[in-house]
Amino acid sequence: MKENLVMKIFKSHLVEGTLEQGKDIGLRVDETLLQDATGTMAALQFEAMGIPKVKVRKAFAFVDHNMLQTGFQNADDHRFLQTFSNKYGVYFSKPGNGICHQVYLERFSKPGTVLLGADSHTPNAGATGMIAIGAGGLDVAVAMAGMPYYTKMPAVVQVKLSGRLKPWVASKDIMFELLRRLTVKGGVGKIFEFTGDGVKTLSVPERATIANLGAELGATTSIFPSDQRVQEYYKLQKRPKDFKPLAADPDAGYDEVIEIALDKLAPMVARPSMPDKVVPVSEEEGKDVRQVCIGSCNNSSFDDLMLVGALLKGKKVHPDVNLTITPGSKQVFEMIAASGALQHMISAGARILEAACGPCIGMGQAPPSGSVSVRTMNRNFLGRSGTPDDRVYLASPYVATACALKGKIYDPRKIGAKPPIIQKTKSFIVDDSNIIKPSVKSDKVVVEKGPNIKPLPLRGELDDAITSVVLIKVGDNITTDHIMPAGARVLPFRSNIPAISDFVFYNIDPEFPKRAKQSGGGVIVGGSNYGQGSSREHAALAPMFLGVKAVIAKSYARIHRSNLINFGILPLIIKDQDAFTSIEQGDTIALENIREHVAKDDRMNVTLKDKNKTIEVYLDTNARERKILLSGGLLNMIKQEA
Ligand code: MIC
Ligand code: SF4
Repeated sequence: MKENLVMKIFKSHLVEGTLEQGKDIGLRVDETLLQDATGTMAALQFEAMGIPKVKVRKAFAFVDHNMLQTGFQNADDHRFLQTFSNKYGVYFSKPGNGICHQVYLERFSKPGTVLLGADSHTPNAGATGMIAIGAGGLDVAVAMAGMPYYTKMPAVVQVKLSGRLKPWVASKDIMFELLRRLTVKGGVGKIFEFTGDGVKTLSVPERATIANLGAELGATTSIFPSDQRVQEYYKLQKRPKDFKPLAADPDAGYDEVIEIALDKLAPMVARPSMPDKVVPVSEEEGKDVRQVCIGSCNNSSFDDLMLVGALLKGKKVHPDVNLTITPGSKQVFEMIAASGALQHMISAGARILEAACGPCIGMGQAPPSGSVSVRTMNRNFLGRSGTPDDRVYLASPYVATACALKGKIYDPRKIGAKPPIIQKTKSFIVDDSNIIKPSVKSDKVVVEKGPNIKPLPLRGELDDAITSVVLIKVGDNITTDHIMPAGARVLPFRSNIPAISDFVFYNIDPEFPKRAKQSGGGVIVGGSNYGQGSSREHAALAPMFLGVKAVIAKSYARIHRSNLINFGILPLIIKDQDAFTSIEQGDTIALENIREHVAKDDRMNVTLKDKNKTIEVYLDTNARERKILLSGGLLNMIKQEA
């Protein structure tokens, strides 16, 4: 049988189930990734399992998100993660070493590996022929404990690339094209495998930009073959032995096929405030720009920043624009310094930030009210920048730099016939001294927990009956940034669920936490693709803490649905539009014999008490998910099984 690349890697890692689309499978996980914003909870969960050492080939923890240290909280979290890593066998990447996905790609990625990461952009590593999947922190903690990762076998979509990108068109535009065609929910339950002649025209960092942005389609992951370009990349990274060729068999079959002719693409942008609001940059030209941010795990590689440096050389940033540049890693930072590109940036008037997520997650650099900020990032959800009425455009480094120079949205093709040519680098600066190997004397290591690190909130088994109030009703494509905002004010409480729960739905309805506490909990009603975007399990954990028992939505994003189940919240599905319209905020609803319904996974009736009406909802779970829900969450289930 001819196999695609996804099948080959899944086959070699399958521990449960059969590889048929839609069937439940368990995969052996080779490596795991934590970052500081999701990792502290995952670390607490791992500790709660009472296992002395991680049981994966390699586990990593990176500090890159919560980098502002305006109080002790973030610094304490860093210390906790470092000592936790030291004790339990995790490689720890210090603050300043860079963004997890960029550093992992540079230093650790390996073709054929299965990586599970507590961050939705983990698929970035798919650029080197890996299966890299984002998940909630608890799923990653469980994988660190040596257990498989369970999911439904996704559909494998072949994305056939032909031709070559025209000058000023970036690899990001390939993904903009897919987002334009498929929307932010178009990738749910799918893996995108890139093939065709066009692939070899793309470097590893260009492929990483694409694989990374696949998260915005809601895809499980994206993957490229491991070919000569990967071999070149590993040579530059001084680890040629990590290369092995991997590709689909010729004429392998796929569940779906999409074709993209690279030479037909033009520079594009995603308009405020969703990554799928894609239009050609020419349509938005002339709008005043107040801020440009270059960086994030999407476009902060050495190649990206060399290009930005060359475009800025001898020029000045427009007087009305603040330009920030965030190198993706220490390696990138050192190399743009050594090559002189950094000097062009500074001289042009750019603000150089440390190698971290920074503006992407609202850790500083909120733009002025109501103004346009053009960013080379992957998400432009309203308010994510830290300014509630922001107007964030997503764009490639070409477009972003052109906007920084002109003070307006500007089509870079007007700059000249071709972008500057960047001299090829013969070798990269390799220095892993900021990656701390775990201790061999782990029993001597004391895990340090500052006062902001609060114990994990616990809950009991699933209730058999709920009479509760509808606390909020929201629309389609609600992101986890809406449910549990990030930013400099909220992120310091990622290890403190009681404190962070005061911010649930903060940007939509700041009264939500108070209302939830007063009603002793309740339910949330949402539209389709509820919980898209980030993997933060705080978007389930904090509502659980506030007493949320169930969500009733038209459909769910993959990671958030798992997170809800992992914390014992019922992800109920409502199909009927009239029924959906009839539920309103403030309604009292009742559900009975819940345990029996969950055990059988059959339809349930929700009674709208004040309206004398019943509506039908259902769960659509597998046996393992039902067990988790009945136990009141995954940790409870693991404890019971132990
Ligand atoms: C994001 O890009 O939204 C984040 C911040 O990296 C999140 C993780 C988090 O909320 O900590 C993600 O993508 O999963
Ligand atoms: Fe960090 Fe932004 Fe990448 Fe998330 S998307 S990992 S916040 S740089």
